[in-house]
Amino acid sequence: MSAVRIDVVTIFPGYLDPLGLSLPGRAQDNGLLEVHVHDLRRWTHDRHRTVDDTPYGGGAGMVMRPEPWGEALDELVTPDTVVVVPTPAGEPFTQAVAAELATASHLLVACGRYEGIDQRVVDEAATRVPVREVSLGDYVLNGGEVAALAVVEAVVRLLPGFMGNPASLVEESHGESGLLEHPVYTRPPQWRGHDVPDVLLGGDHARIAAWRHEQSVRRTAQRRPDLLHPARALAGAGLEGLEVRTATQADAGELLTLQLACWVTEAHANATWEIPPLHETLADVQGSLRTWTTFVVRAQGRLVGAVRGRLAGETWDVGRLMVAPDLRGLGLGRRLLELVEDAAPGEARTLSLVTGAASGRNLRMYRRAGYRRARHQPADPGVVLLEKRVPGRA
Ligand code: JD8
Repeated sequence: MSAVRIDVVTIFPGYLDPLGLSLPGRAQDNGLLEVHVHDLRRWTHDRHRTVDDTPYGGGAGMVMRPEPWGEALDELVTPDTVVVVPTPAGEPFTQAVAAELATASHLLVACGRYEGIDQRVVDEAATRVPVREVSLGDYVLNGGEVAALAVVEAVVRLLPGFMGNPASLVEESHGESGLLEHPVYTRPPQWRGHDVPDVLLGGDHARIAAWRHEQSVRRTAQRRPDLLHPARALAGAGLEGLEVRTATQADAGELLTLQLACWVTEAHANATWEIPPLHETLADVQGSLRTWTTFVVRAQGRLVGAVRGRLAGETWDVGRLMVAPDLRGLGLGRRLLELVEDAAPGEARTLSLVTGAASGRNLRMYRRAGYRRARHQPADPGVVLLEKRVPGRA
């Protein structure tokens, strides 16, 4: 197993001292890893060992000069080097990027300071070897050293033969499952009035695995729905994992698109194209946004559901309950119904909605939600008027 070499170049070498402490320390002892930290000023030649200069085009702060970096890279870069440059303008540094970098035999991490490194350093290096400009996250640090510590630790722990128990790499957050980690517990079974979940004390490994998976999905849906396919995000958590808000005119285009998509399936179900939603225009949708209270639900920015309500006398009319066709069967429709019902104003006594007479799935959902056929039905036999008392209002 060939050793991996990591060179880190910085004007604050002491910042990288922690590399000698944690994980990499042992890897270096058993020859799996070589880490070398270099002071960039070694490649300056003036009395003040200058590494920065004023920015072309003006502006605040200073920029790191290209010459010292050029000389440092000339000395340290070899044909199998991957140059890693932490920068807030970089691609997100993720477990996937760490795994890619862990396949390289030589990494050179260039830590910038000031306003950053003259861009020609990266452009010139990229003519010789792969260069990855990576960002640790959407916040601003004062330099690349903190990111370098994170990159080195995240990469080194993936090196073959390094982790005491490689299996643990599989279960962890951002690992293969793409889910966040489940909660973990150890002795004592009670602590400050808090108990360890019973399932973990029962020894039933199948039930424990199921509980842990369910916890991971729930956590991920609530904290990182972006990591989940919308379907799982919907399945994993209530609406709290999604963006829910009242619609604005800016949503009109997507609402029309979702409406047409939803009612095409209704047209199939009811064997008729004579369904009003199918014949509406953008202007109709824009108009309805001025007269109805409309809610939209987004998963990762994508409009996945909507519903609307408006008061007519003591009746809260519910309508246009829409779930993206590819996300049906995950309970979003029921949550949208709860959402619009909860929005019924105080004077509403009855909830009412119209649906396709042949829309089996919808009819079953409304029935489960307590809706029943109204005494007086519309003239059109293709639709059904359903009603329900507003809970808790006589
Ligand atoms: C490298 C110089 C400071 C950045 C002016 C503040 C990474 N996630 C991250 N946030 N910040 C960095 C980072 C910041 C750096 C350098 C990385 C080199 N600075 C600059 C631009 C605004 N100052 C980072 N990875």
